[in-house]
Amino acid sequence: MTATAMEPNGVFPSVCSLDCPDQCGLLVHKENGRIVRIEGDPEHPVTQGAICNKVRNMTERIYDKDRLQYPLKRIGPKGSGQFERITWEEAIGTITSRWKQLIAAEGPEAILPYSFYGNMGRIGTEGLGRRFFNRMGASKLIYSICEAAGTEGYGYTMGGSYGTDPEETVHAKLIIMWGINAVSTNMHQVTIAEKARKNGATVVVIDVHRNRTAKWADWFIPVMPGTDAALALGIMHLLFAEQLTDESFMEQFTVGHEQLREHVKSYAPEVVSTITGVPIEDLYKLARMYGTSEAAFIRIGNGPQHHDNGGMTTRAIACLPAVSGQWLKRGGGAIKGNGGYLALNKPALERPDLRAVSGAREVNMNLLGSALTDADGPPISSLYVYNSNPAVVAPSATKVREGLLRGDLFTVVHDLFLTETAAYADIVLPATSAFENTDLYLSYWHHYVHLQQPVAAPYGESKSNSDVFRLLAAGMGYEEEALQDSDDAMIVQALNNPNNPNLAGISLQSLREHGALKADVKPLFPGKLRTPSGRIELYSAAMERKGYPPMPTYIPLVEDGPYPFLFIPTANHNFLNSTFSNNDKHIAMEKTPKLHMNRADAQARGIANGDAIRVWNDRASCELTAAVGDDVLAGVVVSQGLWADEAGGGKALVNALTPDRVADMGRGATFFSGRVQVDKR
Ligand SMILES: Nc1nc2c(c(=O)[nH]1)N[C@H]1C(S)=C(S)[C@@H](COP(=O)(O)OP(=O)(O)OC[C@H]3O[C@@H](n4cnc5c(=O)[nH]c(N)nc54)[C@H](O)[C@@H]3O)O[C@H]1N2
Ligand SMILES: Nc1nc2c(c(=O)[nH]1)N[C@H]1C(S)=C(S)[C@@H](COP(=O)(O)OP(=O)(O)OC[C@H]3O[C@@H](n4cnc5c(=O)[nH]c(N)nc54)[C@H](O)[C@@H]3O)O[C@H]1N2
Ligand code: SF4
Ligand SMILES: [Mo]
Repeated sequence: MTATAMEPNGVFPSVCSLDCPDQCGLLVHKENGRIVRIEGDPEHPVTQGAICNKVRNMTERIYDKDRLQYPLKRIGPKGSGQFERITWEEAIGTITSRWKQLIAAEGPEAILPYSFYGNMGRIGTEGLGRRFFNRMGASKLIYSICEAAGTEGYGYTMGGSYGTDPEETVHAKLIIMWGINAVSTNMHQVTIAEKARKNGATVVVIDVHRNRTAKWADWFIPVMPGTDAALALGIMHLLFAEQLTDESFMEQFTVGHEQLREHVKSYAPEVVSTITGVPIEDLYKLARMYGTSEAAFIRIGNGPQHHDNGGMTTRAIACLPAVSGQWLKRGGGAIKGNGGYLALNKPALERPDLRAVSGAREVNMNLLGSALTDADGPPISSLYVYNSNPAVVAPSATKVREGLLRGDLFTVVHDLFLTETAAYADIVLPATSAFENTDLYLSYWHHYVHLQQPVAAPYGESKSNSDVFRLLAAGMGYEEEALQDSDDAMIVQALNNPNNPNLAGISLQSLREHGALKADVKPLFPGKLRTPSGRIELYSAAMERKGYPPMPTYIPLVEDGPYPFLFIPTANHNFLNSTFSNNDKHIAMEKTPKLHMNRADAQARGIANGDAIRVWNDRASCELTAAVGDDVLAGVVVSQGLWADEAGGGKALVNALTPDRVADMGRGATFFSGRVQVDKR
């Protein structure tokens, strides 16, 4: 523990650990050894002292009455939540002896780690945990639940997760929020857009829901879910038809613009309007706005990505700035994600070389339910969950829970709370909060790297992810030094990436001095991209080789059953995925789990605003409250938030309804491509 953590009183600089693009600078206030207030750090260059309501109320969560303090073992039936306190020694002993038996009997692939970014600290997520399970030879998790489809799709066009510096977007004159509820999920992009607006910028939102972001925009364009590729291609059609393209940009920096010019002829306004539900005159208006803008910026969110066609759709949207030469205009271009600029030395951090045998079984995290319940193939006999709550966040949740209920599955969950997933565990381990650890944080939106140094002592007997893996490694008898590396040592190893010159000026030492440092990111253009051709690939031979259409193409959603509504279960304002869904203050701010539906659809079913309704398909049924109006198109219903089992009436497990089909690319999730029926209860 550093000196600061021991200091009982004072104000300590910190960084938000949550899976949110903004990665805000924080100031943590302590009195008598307890965190009493969390506010924004006004010195942070991007976030400038403003933070969201969720984190302003986070002290409530840190000292919540239900926060775990001790290891637990299960004493009741799985899922019943009956546990008793045990020591760390017993916990580690039970886990490692069970794993040794399993490895001897079934081999190490019988054990599956399941984790995501509940805490974005890169050492706690990608350090010792990955090393430990590599050394063990465990099954490999594919980290595909968030933005995998779009990342692959954007990559075919742009060569990786590289976009505009968000600080530059204050100079944009047209800002398109495309399938991102930024007011709730990327608030500083909104703050920057507000400044741009004062300088004359127009804000357009393309979404399936008139949400907070749509209400804030100058122009909201509602689209039918899963049709954005057609919309993007329709705009390109008009840009070419009306000579609003930038021929010299395309000549210099792209491949395939001649083929694209021909290809988009089939996306005429009449065709695109029918597919997307966007009126023909609005297609013209949007294309002209985009093609004549002094600098147009597109922020691409999860909306287009969490669909069957999410990869291709994101690729198609990513072609727009190339066609009209926006990348050379200050503030123009696009951001899908900017993680590529801050790439760490992944092999040094994760140590795949510790795996004795390559080619272990891969398990797509979106298919956890099937992986746990499938009779085919060797079973998964043990699951180790950390930084994630799959019983609530993973698709087809009923199947996930059926798997977690298996009497022969040995489950360990490491978390701050007895989550829905932990309720099914055999052993539960208490986790420290991010404020109690050292870790390295990299935004996937802005270009800053942050060091978190502990500002509080561990709560109760809780331990960090790294500390638990050090204990597990010792308990398993693994003697590799890399499994006992300190957090500081791993930060040094991770930052030392010879393939990423952007990080050259950033070291553990300089982060200790400055807290946050901006990576040395050069503008993308003029320059060479990491695509095979080094240019923006409007035509992608790499895609063709993999069996995709080489040109951006609209591919309709997969048929999902005979139900009348497309169901879009998105994030909400006051939770972060399922985090905060169990904290009274955040539940009170969010009130009840609602389903937004169109007035005509509601009337046809005798449903009025505020009615209790049942939302169902052949996967499951949920109970929500109707929010009737004009916020969604007919045939679309939208819910917000991943509600805890106990919150909001207890029947709002929306992921019970979502498909566990895999998207076209990245083995991504298809949360938004399911269909449902809705009845009055
Ligand atoms: N408050 C809050 N902030 C968060 C999170 C949270 O849960 N709560 N989660 C964090 C995480 S992990 C992530 S990945 C990001 C995600 O942040 P966002 O990218 O904003 O993702 P979502 O809120 O899931 O959905 C984005 C929008 O897409 C719309 N949409 C759905 N389908 C379509 C479609 O086919 N076309 C179009 N154009 N729009 C569509 C939805 O209505 C929604 O408004 O936010 C992060 N920040
Ligand atoms: N229907 C629907 N489902 C979705 C989405 C959606 O939009 N709609 N969004 C998807 C997306 S984009 C994402 S990213 C996933 C996110 O899914 P998850 O990554 O599972 O996110 P959370 O629900 O926030 O759960 C994180 C858990 O990690 C725990 N945690 C926090 N810090 C630590 C720590 O330091 N150590 C340990 N061991 N645990 C810690 C928290 O207490 C919490 O229980 O959900 C996906 N699920
Ligand atoms: S959740 Fe996002 S907006 Fe809120 S404090 Fe954290 S990084 Fe900032
Ligand atoms: Mo995410």
